[in-house]
Amino acid sequence: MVDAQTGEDLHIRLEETQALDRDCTTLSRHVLQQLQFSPDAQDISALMNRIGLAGKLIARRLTRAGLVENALGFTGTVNVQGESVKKMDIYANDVFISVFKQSGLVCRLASEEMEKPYYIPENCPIGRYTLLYDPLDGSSNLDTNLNVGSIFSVRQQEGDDEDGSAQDLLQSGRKQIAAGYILYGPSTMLVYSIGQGVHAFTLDPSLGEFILANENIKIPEHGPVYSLNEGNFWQWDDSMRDYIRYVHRHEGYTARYGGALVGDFHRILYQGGVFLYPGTVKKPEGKLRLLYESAPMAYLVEQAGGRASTGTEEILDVVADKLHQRTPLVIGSKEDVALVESFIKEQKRISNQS
Ligand code: FDP
Repeated sequence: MVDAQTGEDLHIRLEETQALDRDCTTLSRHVLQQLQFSPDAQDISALMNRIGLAGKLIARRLTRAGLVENALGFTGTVNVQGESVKKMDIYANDVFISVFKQSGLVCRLASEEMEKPYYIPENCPIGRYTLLYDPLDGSSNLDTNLNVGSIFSVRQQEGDDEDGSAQDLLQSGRKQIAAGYILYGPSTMLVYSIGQGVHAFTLDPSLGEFILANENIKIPEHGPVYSLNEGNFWQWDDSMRDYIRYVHRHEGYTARYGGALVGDFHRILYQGGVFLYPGTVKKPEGKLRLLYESAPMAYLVEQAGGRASTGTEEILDVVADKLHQRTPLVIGSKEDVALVESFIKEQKRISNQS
């Protein structure tokens, strides 16, 4: 259709207007739109903005890490979980702390890199939130320039935690009020939920802004991908081995494992399927941390219409008994999570009989 006065193609003009509208939805504007009538709207929007800022700073450092002296490699220390710490882990951990200093928003930050939560005294009388985070998830991918991520979860600050033991955090994942991750891949993406669906933003480096890319993402009910470290095959119990034999023998399944939870989960969120990090004979609780990894991802997947389970219980119902607790994780499309659970159930039935 042509504009009678200007001779301009109206179709093109309409498409350009729509493109402009889409380009203008920044992260903070999106949060404000979602929480329109809530008294917390400004605070949550500012909080998400600071998380976005942390993501931009970490993404910037990662982009040049191979060129910067001393950016990559190990620090020579081990963290509270006994794992070797990388320099980028420490950098990313400190970035989250520094973006929340003097914000008046977050009173306390708890991360898998710190034995105890970090208090920001100047924020505490007014800061109503605690941020839990995994600053650099999948950091074994760093030295080969593969994708890594940051995972975050927000909880209401409950009580003043005078002895610093963070007992108030030992509650179920249903206490989370927001969660998400930042994926440092070919582009940097921030995916979040504040309990009203799951939304993805892509960092436009020329604008320095996270721009809305996909709204209300819904995970397929079933997908072809199964994602787990099959190198642990002989460390698992029979139920996991039976599940793997099942997918090997049936058509329509394909394996994908990138070694970083954020990237592997991101693929499954969009394409469906299941990510697993089961317990092993020696470590029945598996590798992933409940408060910093499994619970935030579970919050997202439920918001997207999927499920997250330990194999026998919903992840969001698990009450942590310590800050750095680990859990087995089975997460993804509803049908695929249920299939894995059916093998675990069957194994239990057999063991109860014998
Ligand atoms: P990483 O140790 O490299 O930080 O929990 C951390 C994590 O990576 C996850 O991101 C990843 O899914 C998993 O561990 C990989 O573990 P494996 O090397 O045992 O497969």
